[in-house]
Amino acid sequence: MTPRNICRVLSTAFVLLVCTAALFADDDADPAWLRYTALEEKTAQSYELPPQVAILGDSVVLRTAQQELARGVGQMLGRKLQLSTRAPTGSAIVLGTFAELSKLDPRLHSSLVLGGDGYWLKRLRLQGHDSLLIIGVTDRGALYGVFKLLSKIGRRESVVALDDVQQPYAPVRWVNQWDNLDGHIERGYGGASIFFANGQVRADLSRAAEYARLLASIGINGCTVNNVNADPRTLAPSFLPQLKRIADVFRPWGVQLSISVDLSSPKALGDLDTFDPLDARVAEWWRKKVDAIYGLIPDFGGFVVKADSEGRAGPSVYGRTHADAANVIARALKLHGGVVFYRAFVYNHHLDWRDLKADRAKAAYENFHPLDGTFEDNAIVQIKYGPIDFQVREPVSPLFAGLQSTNEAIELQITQEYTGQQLHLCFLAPMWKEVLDFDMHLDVQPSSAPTRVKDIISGRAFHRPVGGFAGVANVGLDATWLGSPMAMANLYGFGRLAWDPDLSAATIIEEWTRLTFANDPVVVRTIDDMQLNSWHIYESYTGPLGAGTLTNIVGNHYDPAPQSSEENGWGQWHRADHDAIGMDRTLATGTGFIGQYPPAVQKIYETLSACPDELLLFFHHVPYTYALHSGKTVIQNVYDSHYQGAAEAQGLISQWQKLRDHVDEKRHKDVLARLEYQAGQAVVWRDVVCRWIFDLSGIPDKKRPLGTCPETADNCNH
Ligand code: GCW
Repeated sequence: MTPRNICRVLSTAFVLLVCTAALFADDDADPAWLRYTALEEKTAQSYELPPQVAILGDSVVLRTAQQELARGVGQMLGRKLQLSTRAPTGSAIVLGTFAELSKLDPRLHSSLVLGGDGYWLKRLRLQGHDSLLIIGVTDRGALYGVFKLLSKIGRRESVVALDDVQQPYAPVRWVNQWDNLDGHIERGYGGASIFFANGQVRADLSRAAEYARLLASIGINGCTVNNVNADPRTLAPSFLPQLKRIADVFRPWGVQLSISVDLSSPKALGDLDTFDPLDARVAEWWRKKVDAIYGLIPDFGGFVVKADSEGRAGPSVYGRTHADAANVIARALKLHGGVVFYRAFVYNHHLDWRDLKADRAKAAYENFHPLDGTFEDNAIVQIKYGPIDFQVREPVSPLFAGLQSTNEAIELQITQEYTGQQLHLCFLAPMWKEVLDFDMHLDVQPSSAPTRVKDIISGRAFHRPVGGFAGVANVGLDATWLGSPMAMANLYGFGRLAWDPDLSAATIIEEWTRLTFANDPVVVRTIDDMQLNSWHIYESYTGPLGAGTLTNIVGNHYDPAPQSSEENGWGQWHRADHDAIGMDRTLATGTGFIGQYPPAVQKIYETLSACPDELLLFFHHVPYTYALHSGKTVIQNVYDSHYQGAAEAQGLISQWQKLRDHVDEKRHKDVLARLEYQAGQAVVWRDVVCRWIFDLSGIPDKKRPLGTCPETADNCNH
């Protein structure tokens, strides 16, 4: 295909995309995985459920749970459940906490489920009647149990001999939204904010309520609604009652409201002439502010703080540490049971690229490891999964192992900032699984036990009181929430992994596909396969061998622009020159970054012989002719993987086309248009990267003539 043809195909595909997106935009919010599609009559009849649902207790969360159950059963099975608020006298679905259920039957005590927001789904005879019990450790747990039961029905699982004990892996399972008060979302690809418009909280919060429902259905218990690049006005006295309105629509779903705050707020809001965290007046300011918030929102979750990062104010102004900054806020929150997430994404973005020892990857560990053990026990250090910034492939951040006496949360990115911005299919759960399962090889008891990232962040490995998961979601007003129906698998996957990181990506996507599309085996097989392969496909035609995504890092983080990473202060270098490519981060000759890992992990990365191919260029500077473990040279691997990735992106179209008669027309068209666009973009990526590396190295592709699209992507894409 000539460059002109590619451009034509791309623009046609993009117009189609915009048109179908517009189709969606006119509609109400897409129900995502909560479709509750009616079962075929015969299957519906085979579900034997008690005719009534009784709640024991009167909390808003329990009432929500009861209504949700009635709604789901009504839609899927065509049955109207009777609702009751009294202890049942006949056969019933009984919803409540262990505290209440144990009064009816002493066998039902909470030690059956250990804690958190866990629950037990159990079919048994209660006081002589066939009963289906949904028992939570908390009311929220009971709500989660309802969603699980509905998910089982939606996926056609039997509920006859129900006995399912579930417990969250970690207490913290939050999403972050990067919404600005003007309604624009930083790195948001699903439209404007569902929370804010024109500097105010939106009058209509129906989408926010619907979002809380989606979050609750996957076990997410907190949502930070504004950008980490926080506007100090968020804490203005006149704004707090507006935030209360968001908390009010979250509450029925057990989702705690939290906000990002600017560390300089005590000064920026005009009250004080300082924001020095060690100044008593500053401590008092935070205490009063927090008291005022809890006066309005008693179940407020806490704050997220980005400080001394990318131009944000921070404790360095006063020569104070990040622990000083986190603690002054943590102490104010502690009285009310709130937490502060303090982000470890702190680095100098004016690094000297000529300095071969300079390394942005080292920043988080250098800033936070020395402070281990000095944070309050309701402060949580929030750490991006890799040491750079949400690239398509990075090693795990060494800081996870570097904080053993501090609470941690892992920050994952649901919004696909560097992974195709929802225009490319890229299901991230397989990548997150690799990160969460990575063994840091630390000394714990028993000594044979692995110290996987998930064990550390959940607080299990080092017996921390709190810890867990934060996912940057950035849903918007677009009917599809994230801007694409397929991208919602990432939100679903995040929630499911935060609840149970032992789940496989295959299990998660199968659940999602059945609930979002259909139980039809052809649909399940095809969509699961497409989603599970999508991360590798995207990686193949973008950033190879751990070199970073190779996207435009000083612009939109979307187009191919490999050279944009070089010769600037941002430190996302891959140091490609005439002879070699990759960052030397070894202890022996490089930046020494590898030394931040525990010794057993250092051994994996320090030597070329042990370093896995997929991270080679993250850790080593090697000649283009260096032979990988696979036997291929680095350069031939770049050529081959880019051609293969672009071909596989094309293959996604044929897979999807086979579903024409199996998926509703609207979604079929929408996804098809995206896949066609993606396939065109993959060719652009392939040709830009292959041309770039050929120009640098002068080494031709052994298998094929140089790509036919020598133009820059700017000419070709949206
Ligand atoms: O990756 C960068 C993003 C910024 C973001 C920052 C962060 C909210 O490009 O948009 O700012 O990370 O995580 O703080």
